Amino acid sequence: MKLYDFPGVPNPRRLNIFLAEKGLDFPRTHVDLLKGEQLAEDFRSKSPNCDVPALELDDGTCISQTNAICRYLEALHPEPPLYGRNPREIGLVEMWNNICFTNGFQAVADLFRNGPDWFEGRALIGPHNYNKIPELVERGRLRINNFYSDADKHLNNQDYFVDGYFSVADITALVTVDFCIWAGMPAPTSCKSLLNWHSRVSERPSIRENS
Ligand SMILES: N[C@@H](CCC(=O)N[C@@H](CS)C(=O)NCC(=O)O)C(=O)O
Repeated sequence: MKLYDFPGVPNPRRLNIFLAEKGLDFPRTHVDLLKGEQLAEDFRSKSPNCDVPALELDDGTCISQTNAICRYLEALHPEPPLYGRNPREIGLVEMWNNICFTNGFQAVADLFRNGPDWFEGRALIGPHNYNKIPELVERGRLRINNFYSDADKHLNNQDYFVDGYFSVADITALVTVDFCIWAGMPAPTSCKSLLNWHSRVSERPSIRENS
């Protein structure tokens, strides 16, 4: 298998943390996003949404989208389980992973990609070009603050997004919080439970190796 990767950016980081938790590693090819290599014809045939990460299987099949790759690898290498250990946890992990991605990750992506630092015409990832909507920067800020306070409340009496169990939902949330820090929006000191969770989870070897 071969991994199409680009170091230092959030979605490949989600996958790399997952791989480290599973003790998996694959040969890597870097797709240089700064040079626009994700939009080249040869890569587009492997990753139809022109994004990384993507995993090429030995039979040539390509799977892109972080969650899809993680689910494939979880099916192939169930130990340690990161998508839940029983039906209840499987449901809860999927739920919190979705909430963190939709309310947190997509909010900071909106803030970043519609702001002045990103290329004109590339406000959304993918094969089509879309102009920025400057209003989404402010909405992104509001959504991040709400994500922080909701996550803080949720973590008030529990160690992880799914209580007692480190899962992909924690990986998505951790990468989201770090993306927000990078974008200039760290969590406020009033979010004590969220900040405690963040410090604790950041100590995991999988996350230290991929910081
Ligand atoms: N929904 C995709 C998003 C992947 C994604 O956004 N990847 C970014 C790097 S973090 C990318 O490839 N960007 C290409 C671009 O900016 O055109 C996933 O979950 O993997």
